[in-house]
Amino acid sequence: LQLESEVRTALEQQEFSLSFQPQIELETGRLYGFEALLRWQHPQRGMVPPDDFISVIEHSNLMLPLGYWVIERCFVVARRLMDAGYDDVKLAINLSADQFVDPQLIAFLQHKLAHYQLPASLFELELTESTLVKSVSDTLASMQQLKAMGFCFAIGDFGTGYSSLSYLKQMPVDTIKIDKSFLFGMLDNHADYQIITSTIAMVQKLDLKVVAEGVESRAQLRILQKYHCDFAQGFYFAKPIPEHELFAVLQQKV
Ligand code: G
Ligand code: G
Repeated sequence: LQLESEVRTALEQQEFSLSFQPQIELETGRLYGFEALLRWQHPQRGMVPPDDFISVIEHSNLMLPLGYWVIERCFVVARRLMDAGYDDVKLAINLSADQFVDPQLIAFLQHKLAHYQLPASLFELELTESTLVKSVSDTLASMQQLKAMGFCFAIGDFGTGYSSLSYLKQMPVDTIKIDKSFLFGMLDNHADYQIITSTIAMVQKLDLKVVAEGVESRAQLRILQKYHCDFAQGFYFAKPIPEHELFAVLQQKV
């Protein structure tokens, strides 16, 4: 409860920010896009990791305002990227389960796309397996509407939740993100290695794209390339970049 009131204050005091982690297309080495990751700089506690507060406030009525703040911030950044000539850089936005089935989500997105004059195809909405499990029929209905508007969908933390493979068949998903826990073990754990390489093969046979998260070494990258993983994200390429540094970093790279 204390955390809830602190989150309320934090929204008012603008203590939240976003960092953007690059996603690299492995075949070309080019920047494909960024995943937006929430950061909370607390005046006393310092940087509070999202896992520590999202799970708490997901059960309060604060997750929605925070989630809408995240979306709007991403739209502002997308607009700035387009204005700076980066017009095909994608942004992946994490959505909470409640936000995904919020009746106002679609109208909010429509309104903001028009306001910032952005194509929906720039955005990948990222859900986790637990979101999918919460309410399959509501989620499916939202996804179909958003898909018709042009948004793409990614499933994050793939393999760690409770979802069944049948969701991949039923839902209009574009991208699967292999959870970083599998990447961490892949070089010395046979099971992790097999899970990764066979997930890549399966995802591609379904004509979906696959992102490996948590790539930290050249050895991991080589294996991902050998198995034709589409995209990768991780400290080997770059840590999440604070929004205020994003354009300076982009300019260095080009
Ligand atoms: O940035 P970090 O690896 O600490 O993020 C941990 C988790 O927090 C991520 O895997 C993601 O699921 C979640 N997360 C990060 N940013 C957001 C956000 O903006 N909204 C939601 N709902 N979850 C987020
Ligand atoms: O599941 P999600 O995509 O939200 O996870 C992103 C989180 O993982 C971020 O908090 C980010 O800081 C962290 N992360 C991203 N890349 C790496 C990596 O290569 N190694 C480790 N240990 N964490 C990473």
